[in-house]
Amino acid sequence: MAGITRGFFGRRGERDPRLPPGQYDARDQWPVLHAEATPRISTDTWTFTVEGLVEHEVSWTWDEIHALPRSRYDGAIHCVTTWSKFDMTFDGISVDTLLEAARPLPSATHVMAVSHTGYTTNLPLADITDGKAWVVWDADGSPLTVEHGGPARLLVPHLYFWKSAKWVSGLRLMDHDEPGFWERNGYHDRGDPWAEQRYQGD
Ligand SMILES: Nc1nc2c(c(=O)[nH]1)N[C@H]1C(S)=C(S)[C@@H](COP(=O)(O)O)O[C@H]1N2
Ligand SMILES: [Mo]
Repeated sequence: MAGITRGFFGRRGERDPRLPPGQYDARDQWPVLHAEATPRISTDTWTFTVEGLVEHEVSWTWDEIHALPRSRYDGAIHCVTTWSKFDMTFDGISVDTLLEAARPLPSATHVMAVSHTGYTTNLPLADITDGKAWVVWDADGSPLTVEHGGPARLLVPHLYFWKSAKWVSGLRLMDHDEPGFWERNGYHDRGDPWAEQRYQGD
């Protein structure tokens, strides 16, 4: 009885309210997870493109994207394999800034995030607008390492981390939802960690 009580309510069982259900705090660990071989992408040839259902298809080079106003995310990330990390700092640019330039058409409802490697992940447009998503190149004050998606990755921290495409190359605006890489392999189309949307059907 005492053991059960301690597990749920005891000093050591106090659950961090920032931790979504089924997640644990990875503390100083930052696991590396990806399906494909780690690519080497030079910032000399790197581009980021917003295309599909937009008024203007726009591409930025590394220098061009760095000339846009910066934006920072301070907070947590949550991987579907159950680790979460708190107090991360990412620097880059808000996806809002990129979409302002491309101007999504009214028919655009979803996006496919695409990586230089061919990795894809789908998102409702509403999940990457209004300050909820970034293209980032610094993590905790240092350039993103290639293992963590450098030179730049997408960051959508309110959804499971598989939505944060590493080595991101662009966004394709669509008028329908369509599964990306992990979504075709059984992961949920949206991936809200607070609703534990881990797998298709959750
Ligand atoms: N290009 C690419 N991006 C990806 C993945 C991948 O397989 N390929 N995996 C996703 C998953 S499942 C997670 S948890 C995070 C892992 O990011 P990290 O290695 O920086 O922790 O990247 C996401 N972005
Ligand atoms: Mo993940």
